[in-house]
Amino acid sequence: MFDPTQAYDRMLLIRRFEEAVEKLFSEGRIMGTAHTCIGQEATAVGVAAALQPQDALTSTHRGHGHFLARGADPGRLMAELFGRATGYSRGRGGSQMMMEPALGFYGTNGITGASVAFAAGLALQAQLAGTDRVVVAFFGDGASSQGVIHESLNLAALWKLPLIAVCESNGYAMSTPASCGVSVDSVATRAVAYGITGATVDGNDPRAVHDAIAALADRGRKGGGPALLECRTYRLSGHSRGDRREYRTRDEEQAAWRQEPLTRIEQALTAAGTLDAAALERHRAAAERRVAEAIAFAEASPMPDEDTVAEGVFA
Ligand SMILES: Cc1ncc(C[n+]2csc(CCOP(=O)(O)OP(=O)(O)O)c2C)c(N)n1
Ligand SMILES: [Mg+2]
Repeated sequence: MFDPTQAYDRMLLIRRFEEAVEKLFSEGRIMGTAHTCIGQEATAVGVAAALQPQDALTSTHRGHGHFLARGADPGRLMAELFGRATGYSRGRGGSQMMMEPALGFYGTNGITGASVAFAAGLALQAQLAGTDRVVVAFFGDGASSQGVIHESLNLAALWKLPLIAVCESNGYAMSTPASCGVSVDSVATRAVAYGITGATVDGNDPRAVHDAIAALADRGRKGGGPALLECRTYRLSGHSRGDRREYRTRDEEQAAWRQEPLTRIEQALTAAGTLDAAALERHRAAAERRVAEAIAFAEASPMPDEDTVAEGVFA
């Protein structure tokens, strides 16, 4: 069952977390690189809300929201961005290499499109082991034209793997608009090429995303094979630090801000009489507190011990 208040809290946590990341990154306090998902929170939250604990996810270079939606501890996530020993990858991976198998979260990933290959492998394992696990792979509209996704979806279709490939159509691949880099209006139409189900939903509506994933996951668990779900959203943030967003107009951004998911769910919750203005303020303050605590935890955490530098190196 979709719980809108719970979805709101998760979206709020992701938004405040990502706003903090943008600030900390610009101040040079975050190690390595980082890509934020401001504007895309509803997709992450809608997907995670529809999954079961035994299910698995693979993520992208823009994965903090996916991880938080799946239940990551904001303190450990922030500690990873700070390169601290208490982080999910013990401070070695940073934004693009963090995972937690205990949460079924098989990693953010800096290789565009690789999330779908990883997920196909996990889905094959789930099928061979006879479990009822479903695997979701997030990927971007830019990534959608990568060969690895074509190969992975072809095999997944052939072997009827329990895989749901979720395309976050946020309009851009770095500075390239989807209209210049993707041959079709909707990535979901590419499902036809694999003989699998393809659908498009409003990625700024967590309930719509939830309902679509719930139905596809149910089908996947029953041996119905893979599916491709396109969630249409917008990357309100820049691609990464230093992006002056010269490839799009401020008018376009203003129009996107009018559709942004957090305001929309706040309006829906007030219209339904679930939360009034005072309650919204309490929820916002709670999210801000959690993010402040996460930063404090990261800052108070030790750097990895020099003696452990070779741990986890396999080559
Ligand atoms: C294999 C590979 N090619 C290129 C890159 C460089 N790169 C990093 S992010 C990105 C754009 C990805 O766009 P999209 O898939 O739409 O995801 P978004 O950034 O919009 O979330 C590219 C080309 C990479 N990391 N890996
Ligand atoms: Mg994109």
